[in-house]
Amino acid sequence: MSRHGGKLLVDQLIAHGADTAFCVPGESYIALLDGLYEAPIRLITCRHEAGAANMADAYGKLTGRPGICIVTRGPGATHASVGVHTAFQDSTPLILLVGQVASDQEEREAFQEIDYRRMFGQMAKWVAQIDRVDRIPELVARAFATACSGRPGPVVLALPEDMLAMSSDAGDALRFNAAQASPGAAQIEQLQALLRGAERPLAIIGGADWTPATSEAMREFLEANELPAGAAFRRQDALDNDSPSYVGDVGIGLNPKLAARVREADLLLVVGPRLGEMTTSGYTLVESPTPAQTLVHVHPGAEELGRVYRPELPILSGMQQFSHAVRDVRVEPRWRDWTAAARAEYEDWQRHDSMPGALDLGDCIAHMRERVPDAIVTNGAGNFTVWVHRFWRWHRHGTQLAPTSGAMGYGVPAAVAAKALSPESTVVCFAGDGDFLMSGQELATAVQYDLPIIVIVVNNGMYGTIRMHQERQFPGRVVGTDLVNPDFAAYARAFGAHGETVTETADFPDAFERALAAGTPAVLELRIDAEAINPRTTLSALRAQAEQR
Ligand SMILES: Cc1ncc(C[n+]2csc(CCOP(=O)(O)OP(=O)(O)O)c2C)c(N)n1
Ligand SMILES: [Mg+2]
Repeated sequence: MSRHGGKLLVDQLIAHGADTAFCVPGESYIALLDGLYEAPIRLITCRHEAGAANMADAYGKLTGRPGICIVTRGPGATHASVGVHTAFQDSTPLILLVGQVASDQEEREAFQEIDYRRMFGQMAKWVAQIDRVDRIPELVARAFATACSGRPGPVVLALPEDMLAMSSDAGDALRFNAAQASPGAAQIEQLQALLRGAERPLAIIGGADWTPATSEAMREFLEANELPAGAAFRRQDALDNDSPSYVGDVGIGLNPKLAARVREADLLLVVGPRLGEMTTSGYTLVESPTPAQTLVHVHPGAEELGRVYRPELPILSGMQQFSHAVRDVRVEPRWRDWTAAARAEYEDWQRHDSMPGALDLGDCIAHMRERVPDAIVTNGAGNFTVWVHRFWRWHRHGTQLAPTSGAMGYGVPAAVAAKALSPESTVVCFAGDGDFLMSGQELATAVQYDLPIIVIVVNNGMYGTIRMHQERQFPGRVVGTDLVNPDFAAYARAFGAHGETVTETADFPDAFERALAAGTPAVLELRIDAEAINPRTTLSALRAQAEQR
């Protein structure tokens, strides 16, 4: 059977289980586009390659299989790079297929030519260019295996346009098998011994490679041993937040009492996360290179173990393999009071003092958390996320889509991808006024594909996070952080979405009901007082504190 390169490539995607792809079309991959004609792959055409790449990241996070993003050369690739960076930092399996100039034009700086190996060198797990059409099956198989094995991550494949147009009678590859390590029996015994000697153990769970079943197995282990567990930065769906073991998120704006417990713990059982800057409060909760706590670090990538912290017990393992190995481990807990106190502190942390202004974001989130407890929640970056991290409760893995890379603009595309994959779920995106307009155009994609997501735009008229840092470091010297915004509700309506502005807490529940019932994508703009810079303090209090220093 002879196929052109574009068709051969699409058939490999199908062979490896891809069912969805996110793209912005380009003339550099016209044969690949043709390969998608009548293929059993749902193609979602986006308005910006950053949107397409972020959607592919969200797909990878939700399914554990590589999200497929297809973009054109040069500007398409540079636009998409933010999603590749997020997939790298977030350990998400993703495959970026990017057009390349014809091979007889290479190295002339031909139209939109880039050497992708150099461009994506630090951002991707692997970058390759497929120069021979016959090798498409081999290299696509390797892309899937690489994206999913060990620590998952993004892979970039460059596709010269003449190669895609050539014919080949190469056969299809078999569906890939990803490799993942398992803990050894001796390591599980050593873990048990360390637990037996512990008085103040604390687990921190997160990272990639979780599934609902894996998270349930982990929960059994934690609850049976009455172990307290915090979630790593933006991995709050790794454990049901109603579990008596769950004690809150170890991210930014974390509960100071939880931070103290991380420091005071005698045994830290870190399952999944890298223990990066955000999960360690800038490497202060755990000391590098030798932690004060006895560290057990479980991670699927060998290169992470011992990278920043010397673990007493490094365990190279996938999350499924580890959680099943410990599921039936039982140790008599000597830390009952420690766990109960940490849990009580978490419950207490979810209450809050009222904030300045007529609209209280904490109250609105508390309402949504009761009304749609199983919603998939997405966000980008900004201070508004601190309320979400603190006041939402996640119950099942796959319900939080949030960039640990801190990339603004992630929330709307992630919501679009989540709704496409899981149409029966309520999908709520939280965005700031700055954050929202970095990807608001993907509302058009949501409307086009009939994906009724709900976007909550938290409008404080500024790039709040940066303003907060400004007031702390250069009080009163406001520069570059004010924003003049459009009428977000009118903006939403222009796309064919439902749009409303909410200025008072009391009006929120009804507005939210109308958004749920709209049957179209919906945007609720929540006007909050600029003073309400985060759930703990005000802008003027920050300034006053800084001026006193
Ligand atoms: C792509 C990108 N650009 C810039 C930043 C730096 N940054 C972090 S938060 C933030 C402000 C976000 O503003 P907004 O969305 O309005 O949320 P707020 O902090 O006001 O709640 C900026 C500019 C970033 N994280 N990502
Ligand atoms: Mg803002």
